[in-house]
Amino acid sequence: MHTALFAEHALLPSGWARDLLLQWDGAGRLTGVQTGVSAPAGVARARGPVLPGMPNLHSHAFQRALSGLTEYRDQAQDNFWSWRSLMYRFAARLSPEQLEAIATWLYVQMLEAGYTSVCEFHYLHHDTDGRPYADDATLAQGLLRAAQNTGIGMTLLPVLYQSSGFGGTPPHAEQRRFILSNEHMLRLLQQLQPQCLAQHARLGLAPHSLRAVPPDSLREALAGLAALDASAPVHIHIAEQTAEVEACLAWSGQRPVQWLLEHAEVNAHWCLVHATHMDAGEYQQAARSGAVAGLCPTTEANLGDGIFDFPLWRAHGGAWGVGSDSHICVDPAEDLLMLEYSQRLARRQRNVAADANQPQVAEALWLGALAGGAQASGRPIQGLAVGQQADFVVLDAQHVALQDLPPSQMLASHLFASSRSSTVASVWCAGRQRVQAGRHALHDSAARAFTLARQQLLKD
Ligand code: NGQ
Ligand code: ZN
Repeated sequence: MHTALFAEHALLPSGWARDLLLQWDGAGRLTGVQTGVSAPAGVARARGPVLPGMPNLHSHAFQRALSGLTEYRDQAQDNFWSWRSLMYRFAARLSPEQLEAIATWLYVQMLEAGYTSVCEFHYLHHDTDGRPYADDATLAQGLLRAAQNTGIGMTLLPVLYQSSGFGGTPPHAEQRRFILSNEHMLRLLQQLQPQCLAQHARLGLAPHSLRAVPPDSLREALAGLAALDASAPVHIHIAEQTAEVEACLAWSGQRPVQWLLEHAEVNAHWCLVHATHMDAGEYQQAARSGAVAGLCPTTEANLGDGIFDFPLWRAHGGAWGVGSDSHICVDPAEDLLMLEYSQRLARRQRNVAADANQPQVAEALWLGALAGGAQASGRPIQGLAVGQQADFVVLDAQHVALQDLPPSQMLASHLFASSRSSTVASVWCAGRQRVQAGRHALHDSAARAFTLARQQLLKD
């Protein structure tokens, strides 16, 4: 087994460095990041520039099997909510075996594209009729196994879902698989904790949204989580749609982010997923809370959410990362591209994510998303530095899109001018090579199991 790699170029938190020796221990933690060394004999040599592996901060694994299948007109004006109805119909049928097959293929795709860890915002808890499985963790176990078998790092976020709208309105029948009481949730977390520890997964909690969790319940669940693990990640969907903002205003007189900041101790352990619709005060206060903005640019585009004000968030020093969410696209390069392009289109400017300190857009995007993604994951995956996990992506310097370019331009070409994933040569997680020559070892078998599961799901 390898425990070292030599690279001509690697992207460190401080920028590009030359002639590096990366070394790690048996647990997959980096023990050495030396620069300016000559290639030692007997040490493997990277085929191109080395990037820190990207954390994916928001995933609903099961939705991968639905991606591409809702791109037709279903009513006079399709929107987020009509998509959600189709998604609910799909979610209602899923079996534990199907979920595991879908997640396994999804994680293979993530790894092949350069995501080395994933935050699973997991809300399918019960059987198709809404009754608890004999083992409450049945579906969660499938996700943990999929992570274990593919080698991707995981932050598991069981979702609290109790109401269909603000003010504690009762859940709808289509939401029956999601519903857990606080007590039940805390039992589930306690049950999952040892297994997560054993496979170096982090366990957190995801109140689904302010629509789905009434105030008292939110307070109580957060206290229960804190008793279990005071620094556990907390993720919540918030202000993704203007209808949610309006409903929150009607209910409380406050906008969702404003309400949350006033009623919960939002801090650096939090990830505010989407946070698309904030006013100027919310941008400022949410950024200053230390929470990560969980941006999901291709899903937000696909669902017609709106455009996050990225420069304003950055002006307040806000942390941010990217997630593939509904998995309409599974590629960090493509989500970063979408993020930058949405800003260019809205502002009629170029190179929006760059600034005076970091004029290279692709570098600003990759390092920014890495820092926030790692923070939201609650795992030691902050990039190529001693003590962090050896999670990295090697690009193929011989690829036509990259050949003979300096490393900055290789990364820029990977994001902006290639077919993105095609330039990934190999991917390593916790010091183990999981993707070789662009392929995961499970690529073929996982793809077959996925298509079979999808076929079954679409049949009945
Ligand atoms: C979800 N997805 O939980 O899968 C949500 C839709 C909702 C996104 N927000 C459901 N992208 O927000 O009610
Ligand atoms: Zn989501």
